[in-house]
Amino acid sequence: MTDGSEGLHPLVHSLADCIRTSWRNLPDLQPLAVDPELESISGLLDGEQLFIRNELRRCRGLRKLHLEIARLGVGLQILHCVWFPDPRFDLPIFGADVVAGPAGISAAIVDLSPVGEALPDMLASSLSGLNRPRFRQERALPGWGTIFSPHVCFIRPDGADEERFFQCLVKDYLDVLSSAVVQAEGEQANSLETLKRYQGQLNYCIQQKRNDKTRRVLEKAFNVKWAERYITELLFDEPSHPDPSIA
Ligand code: BLA
Repeated sequence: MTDGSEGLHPLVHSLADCIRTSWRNLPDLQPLAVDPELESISGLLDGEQLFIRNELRRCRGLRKLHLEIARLGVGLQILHCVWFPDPRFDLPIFGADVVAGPAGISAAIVDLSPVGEALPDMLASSLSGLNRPRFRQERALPGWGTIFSPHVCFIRPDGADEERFFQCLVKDYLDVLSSAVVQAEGEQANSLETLKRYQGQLNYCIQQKRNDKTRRVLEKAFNVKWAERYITELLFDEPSHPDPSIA
């Protein structure tokens, strides 16, 4: 038996470790149940090994921490990670996606994305204070990418040194968010601010679901129906309404 992690691209492997190390320090970290049918998937596609592994947690302040590692076709490897806040807390959404093909990493993106008009001031100034390397190949955001903050980093890493710089940047973003999580105080479930943040998170999920590249890869590896279910139930499930008396 193998756990499927053999032969992973070094950046995918080390970023996953970095993310797991980071969530270990969060307050009241707990496992989050996931449908076993969606948690771990192995198979063969055109003779290629295919797997998806999902790790889910939650903690005080974050309703869902999700790390996915996938190998989905000829030489294609994906690291997908989103930390979704509990809307009662004034916290942004952490997102990272790395796509490695046979020719190397084509896309590496990381952001702390606002669920309101803008990031909380403290977070914005912490991110501005980071030592962000100048990457040689910045990529243009797609149309649905209006959900990202001005601090989003979307690149094609040019060489092993830039892959390491990108990993350091992810670690920095996680450190900034983690200290905000530790400090954050939850507000009332029925407050206007909570409701606005809930709606902001819904919008993030709606926009992410417009990424045809993700959908196409999943449809090809599995099928249209399965891809739709995976995207709506696991990748970008909508948060439950913070005030059940209204929902
Ligand atoms: C792009 N995402 C992609 C691409 C693929 C996937 C194949 C194209 C690579 C490229 O343009 O070089 C595939 N990503 C997946 C799959 C999963 C995945 C199959 O996560 C999961 C099973 N995507 C996210 C998150 C972000 C994100 C959380 O899931 C950002 C925080 C961003 N992916 C993102 C962006 C692109 C992308 C911005 C480029 C889209 C474009 O250029 O049109």
